[in-house]
Amino acid sequence: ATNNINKGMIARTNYDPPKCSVFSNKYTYLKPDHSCRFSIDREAEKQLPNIIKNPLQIITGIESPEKDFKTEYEKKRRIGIVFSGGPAPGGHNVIAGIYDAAKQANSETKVYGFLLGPDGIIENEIIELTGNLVNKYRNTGGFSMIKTGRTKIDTSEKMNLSRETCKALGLDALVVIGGDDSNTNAAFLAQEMYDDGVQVIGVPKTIDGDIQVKDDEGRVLCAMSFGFHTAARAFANAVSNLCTDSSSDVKYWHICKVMGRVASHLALEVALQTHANITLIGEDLADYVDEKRIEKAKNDNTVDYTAYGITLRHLSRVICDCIVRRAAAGKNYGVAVIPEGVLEFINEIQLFIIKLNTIIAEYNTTHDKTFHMEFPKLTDKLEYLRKLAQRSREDRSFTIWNTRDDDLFNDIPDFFQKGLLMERDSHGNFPFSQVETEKVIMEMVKDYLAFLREKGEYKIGIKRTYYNKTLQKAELDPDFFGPVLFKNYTQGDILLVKPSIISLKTLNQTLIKEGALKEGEPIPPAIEKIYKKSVPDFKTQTHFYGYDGRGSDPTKFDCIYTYNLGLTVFSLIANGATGQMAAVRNLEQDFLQWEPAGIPIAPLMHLEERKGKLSLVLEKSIVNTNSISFQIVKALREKWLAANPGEDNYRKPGPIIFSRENEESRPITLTLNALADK
Ligand code: FBP
Repeated sequence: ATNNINKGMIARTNYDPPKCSVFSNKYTYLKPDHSCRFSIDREAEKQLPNIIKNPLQIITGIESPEKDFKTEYEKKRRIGIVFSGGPAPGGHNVIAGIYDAAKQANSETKVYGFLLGPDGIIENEIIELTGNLVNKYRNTGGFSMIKTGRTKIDTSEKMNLSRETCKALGLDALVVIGGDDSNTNAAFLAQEMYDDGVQVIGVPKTIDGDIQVKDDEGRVLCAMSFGFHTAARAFANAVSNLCTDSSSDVKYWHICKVMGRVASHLALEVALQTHANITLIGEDLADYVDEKRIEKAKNDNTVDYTAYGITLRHLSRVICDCIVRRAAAGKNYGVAVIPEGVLEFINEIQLFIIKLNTIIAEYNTTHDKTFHMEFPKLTDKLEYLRKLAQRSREDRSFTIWNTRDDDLFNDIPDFFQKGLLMERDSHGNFPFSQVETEKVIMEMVKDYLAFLREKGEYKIGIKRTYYNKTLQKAELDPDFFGPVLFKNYTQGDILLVKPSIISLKTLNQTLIKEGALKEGEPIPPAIEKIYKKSVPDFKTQTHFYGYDGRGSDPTKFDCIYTYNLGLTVFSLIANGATGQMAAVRNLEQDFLQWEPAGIPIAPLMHLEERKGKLSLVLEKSIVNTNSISFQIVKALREKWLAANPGEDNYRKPGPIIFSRENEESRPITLTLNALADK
């Protein structure tokens, strides 16, 4: 077994990803595409004046350029690379691509890695990347070569220190491999170091898949950040195994929380790959409109704001409905996928998050202290909130936390209160991965199911059973399958039990009342068995698919994509670009159609609420509910729920296998596939 693992790893590290055709040229130059336009935010124009006018640059090959071009292209450089944010499979290959291209242009060029993320830049912690080191990590997962971190370079002090580091190292270029927040950092660094001549290039990384770029006309410039393909495949494989498990022992609902801090792209892809019975898509829930309440409000001549957007309670009812319907078809098991960031799309919770962000940020600035250090215990935090509620009672103009908020907040379980008050990261993001979202939702589901069971509405459907006169021998009707049917009782030799019978005791009393049993006579074992089968026992197993997928070894798609991103980065550097993000266009098409490019970062930025203030950040791309991929999931939802006695419709995507061609090595995800059909 050890040998096999070694062989597999050797095949991986020795793998030479193919290069996009443009890189078969010794030199590349940048061809601006001015037809590609973006609506520019005024604040971005103001804060990033030197890079806001950057165009989209198409990487183009050139075999024999002019002498000056050659000299510039081949000059000896010093390039620094930093990983920023959570790991994503393929990061090492971005480094390998940059390293190979840089060394090919000039073997004396030096490539450095900043250690532990942006802190490495601030504190000037580096290592020189050598051929041996890079080779060791080719095509492997994680960011272990130089590690990563989440620090944001957001103060003038941190910015100055970063600038000092770049100067001290004599860097020509800094490469930031990160998500939306890290590319935001890259844009500000590019602006800040513009006059120093330090070029800053970003690379779109994140398993969340929420860096997707289109121009104003909807042309796709970056279909997907790297790492998404691998994480989605890893999660899909694990979830698909649970589909097999649950339909085998038919006793559990597997509840799978799937990463994606805000956007539900990963959950959507898992749904497409596995056909799990229930998949929630946050963006879809946010679009929910309660028509009945709107109608009622109209009749009452008022506006009901709460009719827009789903509530937690309503969401739990939707899930219950699915569970009850499957149970009625005899299936008291299944698989549900819940996106990590679902709470972001539940209005009532989102409101809490925004309010608490503001309160925490305000406390930090007005008291010059850190809210979380000041109030380490939940009880202290709650006490502080209570004081704010009191203040709103005395001062009507103080509205940030009123008594209603306080009451609602006190109504939610402790662990959820603690979750909502958790410390934000340095970018001001809410730590969704640390909140037990699935627990919050499933607690409500369990409560409501218990209520439905009492009402006799949550019953397991079984096949109609005929009994002989002694009620000992049963025979199944192969054609009928339904909620424990049972209308009036003994008709000839057919036993029918009413749904309202919810305990063996009432069953016994009914049988006596109907004359099937004599007083004191016990329920015959055959009847007892079938009755017990029909009383649901709702059992769940919860799972979190996140960190494991982030640490997966990359799929071939991600190996090839990231290596070419690395080559693209060097091409941008060699051509003097700054404030651009490396990208590969046409990812949804055949590899031969892939087109490396540089996307201007500044025009993609907009104002967003962070730490209670509006900040200029790269816009996250969330699931578009009009997209083909979502529409497919929506159209097939009922089929995948399989609330009928027939077979489930699970799909088995299989594991990530690197050493041979397989289903997984298809260079597209199903989400991208749908994009290609557009
Ligand atoms: P990035 O945006 O930095 O790529 O990170 C994404 C992510 O994996 C989210 O899906 C998740 O919510 C978060 O990181 C977890 O962060 P942490 O490592 O701080 O727990």
